[in-house]
Amino acid sequence: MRIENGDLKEVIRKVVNETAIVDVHTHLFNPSFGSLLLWGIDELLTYHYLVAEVMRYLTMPYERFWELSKKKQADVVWNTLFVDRSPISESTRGVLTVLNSLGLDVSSRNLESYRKFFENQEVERYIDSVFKLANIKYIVMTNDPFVDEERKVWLESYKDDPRFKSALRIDPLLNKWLESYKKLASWGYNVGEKIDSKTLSEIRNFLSDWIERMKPVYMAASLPPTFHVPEDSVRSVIVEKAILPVAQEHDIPFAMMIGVKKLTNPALKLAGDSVGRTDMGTVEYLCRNYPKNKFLLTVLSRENQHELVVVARKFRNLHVFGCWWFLNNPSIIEEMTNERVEMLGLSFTPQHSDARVLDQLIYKWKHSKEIITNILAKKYSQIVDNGWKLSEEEIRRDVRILFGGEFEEFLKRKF
Ligand code: RAT
Ligand code: ZN
Repeated sequence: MRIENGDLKEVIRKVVNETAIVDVHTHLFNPSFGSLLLWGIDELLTYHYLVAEVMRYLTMPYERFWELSKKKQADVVWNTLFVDRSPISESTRGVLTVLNSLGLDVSSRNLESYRKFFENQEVERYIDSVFKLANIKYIVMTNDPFVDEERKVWLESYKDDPRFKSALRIDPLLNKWLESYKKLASWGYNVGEKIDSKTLSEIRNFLSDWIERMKPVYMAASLPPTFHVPEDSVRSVIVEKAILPVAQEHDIPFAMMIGVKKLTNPALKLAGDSVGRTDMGTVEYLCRNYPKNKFLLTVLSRENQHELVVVARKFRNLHVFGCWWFLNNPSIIEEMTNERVEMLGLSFTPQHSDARVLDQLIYKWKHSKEIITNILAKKYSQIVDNGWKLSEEEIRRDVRILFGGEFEEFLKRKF
């Protein structure tokens, strides 16, 4: 059945809501990681996106805030951002979307009643209801073997859960070599501070061991705006001589998340990172010189977004994903997604949630689906105006491609 222009938006909305999502980057953990999986109202309120916002209104020393219990911190955030002011920023609106979608009375502004609701949830069942509400097929975790608490689970008690796939995150290897080589040595790898051929071969062994253990969908690192390859630096050599050969051998992509200025304000901890523009020449160099490697890419600076799309047009071994962190705001998602559709068609993954708290899957996806629906409605109606006919099945196919289909195809392709 062909769809008339007038019905388009409603059909797209229905299809977008009915299509199960592959969430390609989150910070969630499967239940075998125990307390590493965050959920509930106090976690939602103390999300670092909200901490950065609340601090703008407070005068107490930063350390005083950090010394408070999680519940007290959540009280401060609630009172400052939801009671004394209206919650219209994206992150505060997100909390309301979560509460509302869970059927709670947002108008009551009764924090204690929200706490009670979450206290009564059983985690396994609650994961299922959140996945159902957001319509998630599976999510990809962020798994860092340098984090002791997490490493212990992998070594001792990890249980596979098909709803949660893994990603091997290796930031410390690339960004803190002077600390991480000591850890590698303490785990039995024969490495030294100097990056010679023996050390590189041991880094490759370390990566292969963890790939075999985690079976990750990809290897990933968040990188500073100054990320440059090639250059005479430990980071650049490790990328070219360890990460890329191992990624190719195991046929997994290297995901680069570029543009983070770590701890611009250290007192804010996780909320203290900032953004900087990067030189996309590095991405071009890597895609051109390693055509058999696959790269996933997201960049943090809005100023880099147009170049990023152009680079993606040039290299089929590059897959662009998501509107990351400071870009995950409606006005910017709209701009970036339009730009990407216009130059890449359907050959990218428009969004990932980056959820750190389980319940955030609900709002992050609800807000983005709204924008993606509007963009598709506009683009489809333009081709319908040209006489093109569309069926619901074709729309369903396209949305599947955007919500994980193209990502999964990219993982399968061999170059
Ligand atoms: O978006 C975030 O929560 C950031 O703190 C980062 O974790 C970022 O997404 C990353 O993966 O490094
Ligand atoms: Zn992230």
